[in-house]
Amino acid sequence: MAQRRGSAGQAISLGLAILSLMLLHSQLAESAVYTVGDKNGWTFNTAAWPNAKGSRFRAGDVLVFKYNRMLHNVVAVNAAGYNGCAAKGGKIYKTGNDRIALARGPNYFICSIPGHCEGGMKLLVNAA
Ligand code: CU1
Repeated sequence: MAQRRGSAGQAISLGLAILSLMLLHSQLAESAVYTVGDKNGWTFNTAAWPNAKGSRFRAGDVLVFKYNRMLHNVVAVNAAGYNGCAAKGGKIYKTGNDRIALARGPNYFICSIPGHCEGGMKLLVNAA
């Protein structure tokens, strides 16, 4: 009796595991994950990186910002924040390994450490 219940429980667990793997796989198939700046990571002179990727970004794709969190951060800002290097009101990320899903249209990011955005540590990614 106990054994029968156990095997039914195992079958259900296995079924759930397979189902969640299938869901995970379909999500991966739909959205791509990009490491900002590739090997260089999120740093100065990252502005040209989106063009090097061929502008294939789609809403829901994930950008991974990798950087030394003692030196930098990532702030998701609007166009004015991007153009003026102003982080106020933006959402700040500072783990050093931040995953941010793209919204449709322009997505703006800057580093808010003084002088960094002005020095080119800013990123504009357009997602279709
Ligand atoms: Cu920075």
